[in-house]
Amino acid sequence: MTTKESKPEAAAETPKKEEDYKIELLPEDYPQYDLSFKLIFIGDSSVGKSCLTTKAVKNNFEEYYQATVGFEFLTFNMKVNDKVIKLQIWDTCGQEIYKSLISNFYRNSSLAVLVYAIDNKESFTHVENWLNDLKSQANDDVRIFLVGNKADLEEDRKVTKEEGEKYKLDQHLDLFMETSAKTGQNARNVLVEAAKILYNDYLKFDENANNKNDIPGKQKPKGTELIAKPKKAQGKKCC
Ligand SMILES: Nc1nc2c(ncn2[C@@H]2O[C@H](COP(=O)(O)OP(=O)(O)O)[C@@H](O)[C@H]2O)c(=O)[nH]1
Ligand SMILES: [Mg+2]
Repeated sequence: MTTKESKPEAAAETPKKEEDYKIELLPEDYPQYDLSFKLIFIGDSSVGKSCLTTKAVKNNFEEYYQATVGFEFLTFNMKVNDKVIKLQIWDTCGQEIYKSLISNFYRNSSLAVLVYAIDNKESFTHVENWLNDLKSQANDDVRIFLVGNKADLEEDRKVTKEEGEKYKLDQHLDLFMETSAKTGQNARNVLVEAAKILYNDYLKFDENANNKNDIPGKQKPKGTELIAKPKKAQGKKCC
């Protein structure tokens, strides 16, 4: 993949309100993009990471989903205002033996989605371990979302919405949401919100760079690439 460190064109203004965002979902094989970000989904086994990412990207749900071995890779394209954004989504498995493998992905991710299941208290308790792992290995500026999946299982609920909200506030995470891969509730919103926050980070970086004549030592947000528009869509396989 070629990256081009070109100067940004006329800087777009950072959106301040919901109405300032114009979102357009694009097909998976959309042939070009301006910005590309890596997202990682982490959390205990069976909380629904694979189902959630699949529902969000492909809009299908399978009751008997196969356990992920190592990790899987999906892409999701959308336009946020003037930029075509490609999200590269790494769906990891929660098994202990793969933890060292997962940690490689932490380093390159712009945003991590910590997933627990609302009917599984232990998976919520373990969020702390996942967060510690992430913080010790990811970039300082990694964005972090907390997601309580299986929101359709209201009758089996073991974690209240308030507990999720509180955890997000206490840990200064960027977003909390309950989702259901089964009904689709908020599944796609996780990706849309991710694209919006990363787009904003990108604009802020540009503003700083424009205003301050490239701050010495200031790095472009990790995982952000200003891509020379490729003629063809990138391959879906991981490298
Ligand atoms: N009811 C319900 N079941 C779900 C949901 N998401 C996943 N599941 C089920 O939970 C199990 C584990 O899902 P999976 O995506 O493989 O979990 P992962 O190990 O975190 O990737 C599967 O049997 C799914 O059908 C959901 O939102 N609601
Ligand atoms: Mg999985």
